[in-house]
Amino acid sequence: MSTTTVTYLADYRAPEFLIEKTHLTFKLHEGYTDVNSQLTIVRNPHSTHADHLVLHGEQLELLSLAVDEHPLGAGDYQITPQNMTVHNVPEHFILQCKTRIYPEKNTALEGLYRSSGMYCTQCEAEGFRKITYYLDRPDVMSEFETVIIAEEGAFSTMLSNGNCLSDTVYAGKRIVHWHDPFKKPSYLFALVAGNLVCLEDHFSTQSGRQVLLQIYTEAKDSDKCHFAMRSLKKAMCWDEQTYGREYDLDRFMIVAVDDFNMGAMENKGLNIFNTSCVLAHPASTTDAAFQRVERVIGHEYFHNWSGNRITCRDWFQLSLKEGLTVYRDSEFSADTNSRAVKRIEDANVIRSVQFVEDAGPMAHPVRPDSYIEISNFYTVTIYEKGAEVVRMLANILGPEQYRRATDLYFSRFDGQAVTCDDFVQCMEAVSGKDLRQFCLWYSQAGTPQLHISDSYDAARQQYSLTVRQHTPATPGQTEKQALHIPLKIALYGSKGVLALVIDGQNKGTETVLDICQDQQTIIFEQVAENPVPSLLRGFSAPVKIFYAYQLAQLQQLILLDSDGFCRWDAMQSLMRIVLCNAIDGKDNHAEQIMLVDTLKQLLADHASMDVALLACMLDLPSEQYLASLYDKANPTAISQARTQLQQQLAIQLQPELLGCYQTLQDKIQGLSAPAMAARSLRNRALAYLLHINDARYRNLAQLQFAQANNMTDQFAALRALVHTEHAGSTAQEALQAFYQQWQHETLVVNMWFQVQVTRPWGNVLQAVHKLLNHAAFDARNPNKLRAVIAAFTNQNFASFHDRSGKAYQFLADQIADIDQRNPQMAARLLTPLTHWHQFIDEHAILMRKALESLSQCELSKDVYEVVSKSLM
Ligand code: 0A1
Ligand code: ZN
Repeated sequence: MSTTTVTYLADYRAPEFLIEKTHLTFKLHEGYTDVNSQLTIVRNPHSTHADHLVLHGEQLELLSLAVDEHPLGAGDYQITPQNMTVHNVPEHFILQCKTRIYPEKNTALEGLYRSSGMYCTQCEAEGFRKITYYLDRPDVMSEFETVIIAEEGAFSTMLSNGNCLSDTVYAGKRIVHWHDPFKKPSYLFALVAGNLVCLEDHFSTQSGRQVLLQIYTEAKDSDKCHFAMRSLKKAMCWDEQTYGREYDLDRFMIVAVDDFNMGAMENKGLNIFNTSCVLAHPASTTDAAFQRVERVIGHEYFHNWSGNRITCRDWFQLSLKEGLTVYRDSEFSADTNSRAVKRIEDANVIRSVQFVEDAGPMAHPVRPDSYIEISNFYTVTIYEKGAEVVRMLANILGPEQYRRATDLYFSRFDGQAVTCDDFVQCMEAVSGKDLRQFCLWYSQAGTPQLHISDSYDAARQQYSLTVRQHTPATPGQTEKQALHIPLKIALYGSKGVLALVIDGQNKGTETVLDICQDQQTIIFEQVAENPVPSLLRGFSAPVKIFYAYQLAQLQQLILLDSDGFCRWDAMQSLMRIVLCNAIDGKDNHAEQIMLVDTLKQLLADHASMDVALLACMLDLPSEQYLASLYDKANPTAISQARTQLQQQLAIQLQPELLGCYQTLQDKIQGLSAPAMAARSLRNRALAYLLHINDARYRNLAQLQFAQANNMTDQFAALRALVHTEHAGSTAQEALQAFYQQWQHETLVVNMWFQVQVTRPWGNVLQAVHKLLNHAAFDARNPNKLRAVIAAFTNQNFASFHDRSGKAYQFLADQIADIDQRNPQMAARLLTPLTHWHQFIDEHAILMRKALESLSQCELSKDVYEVVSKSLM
């Protein structure tokens, strides 16, 4: 790393020049690609009057350069590793530039690269500058025309954004010409060339236009696109109904690629997907993966309006498109599957991952104010916390006003690059509400903590809740202001939910308290008995709640609360109390009896319950979440407490778990929501039962493994076997059989890697080393890195935090190596080490040592930013 430049939001300036038209010609050759660009450039009338043009460009070989057909010589321009400056340009001109690039050598998977023989691009955030010299910033929107030229017969498929104008053969070359009528920033550009097959369908929009839908894959995957196609049509329909948004081009294309740093990319009219987020088949795909495909298809499609038609002015506004689009995909999933379960999943990510990020060295606001490398800011804070911020706005406005506000947003800013403030202003304009305090959610990092206490006055029949808010300091932000926090609550009495009266006003049985001050007290009137408060219903804000529940109160909420999230949350609290007592070496007998008793009641009564919700309620709080509850966590104590509780629950709930497993047997066929719910509960029951050292349960798992007709059940059985220490050769045989059966399905082989490295017993690091040398492992493929390295370091708490510190050093060594090829991946994989501050010294010191060893290496900007911020 030669120099480190920090980019600041405060330094934002409008571009000096605009690019009206972008004409690109790609000549694809074996070994290199020549890119000819012809840019119609004008000076930005709203900007100052610079007389030289500064373009972005990295790792480009410049072949020639001309302004209005006049070739430029060495003195007319200047090139640095990041830029090209063209001196003394006119007001309005055409810049012609020829560059040579080497997609075959591009291992960073940014710009134009090759993935299993096919050419593809990834330009967000700043990859376009590795294709040609350009104003590679989202507020420069241009009309693109793209010509792709290759040897005749080399590729069956040659795609770019928009509509295909012509597809011809001339002098042994195939020439395909594309035009995208919608102006877009360069990060939405895409090109694909390969030998692919295509699944086609049509969608008729609400105004009656026919859209051609195409999903391109390698021939071997042609049978795995039907679910994605159904999901796409569902998403198109949902966006028309929910947001009034109609698709705008005549063609919508999706291409599946094997090597991809992220999940998928919303390029205009030509989405590029990681195969893991688009391919699905009941035999080889789990229910969870099916749901991921549906969600990601929705997400990328929804970007067509929230991101493409209206984009971000600068990358500090990334959450403008990502927060809104995640909120949209989350609602799409909630509408198509179980709303309660989706809310629980979202809350779980926020709590176990986002809260941890927000408490660590990489903490940043939903709208950050500086960065070294923007790729490091595709985070749970920008995406998931950003979505929670939009959700709070939607709830504050209510459905009708929210819809009017988004309509206004889409019409007011169509075709523009705007800011988070612009979005909030539409919410204000429609509702007349003052959202200035609310806007702190965009600028202030850190997780607000709500400390809640209550008192009951029987004589006055009054119940009061006192809420104190506090946000801990984060790097660079020591002073925090009070936020506007919508706290949705209900009160439960012995006979059920109570009517709420505040200031003489009847509020129904559920209300949102607007918490805006450091401390405030709310008084409920006409309360006939001391109630149990049901707090943060529906996870109404991304905050931490501290309220000292009695065990019996938690049990009441678990059994009776009408809010699915709160039932689950109360169960998590009960489990947390049991676990924390164990971790702290305290007696937890009474709590454990209460937990077992509650779970018994739920399981025995599973027929009358939302089965999917019950399945979630069986999960213990994650190790990451438990660690986040401590100033200095002891990872070994956390893992041990969790494993012990799993064993104890299995023993004490044996008949109920087995009963559940058996009675749900005939409800697990097919892909319907009830069948998926039944599978998820049954497989959790099975996993618990395998904590008992009893051959009967191992046989059960073995039988399920052998007889399953779907991947969810087969894989759950494999996992249960591999993850129990008692299974010995049975697990080994199942692993071998699984590999034999699925060795030709890359995505399934990745699951096979993952199940082994997440095993909660034995010397896993040794197993990891072995798998890194397995013939099916490929260190250049991001999915494989995720399946082995990320799965081990993020999902195997006990082994990653082994006292020797060997796993910490292993990760640092791997990152040093991966960083040479793929900086984005390397920086992402580093996350678990950045959490060193969460742990007791014994671990923190070793984690820092690993980070320090990394800081001695030659690092990319990406990894440098994470390492240096972590060691500050
Ligand atoms: N915008 C995409 C995700 C994405 C982001 C960055 C990438 O490269 C650095 C690639 C994809 C989405 O939200 O789906
Ligand atoms: Zn997105």
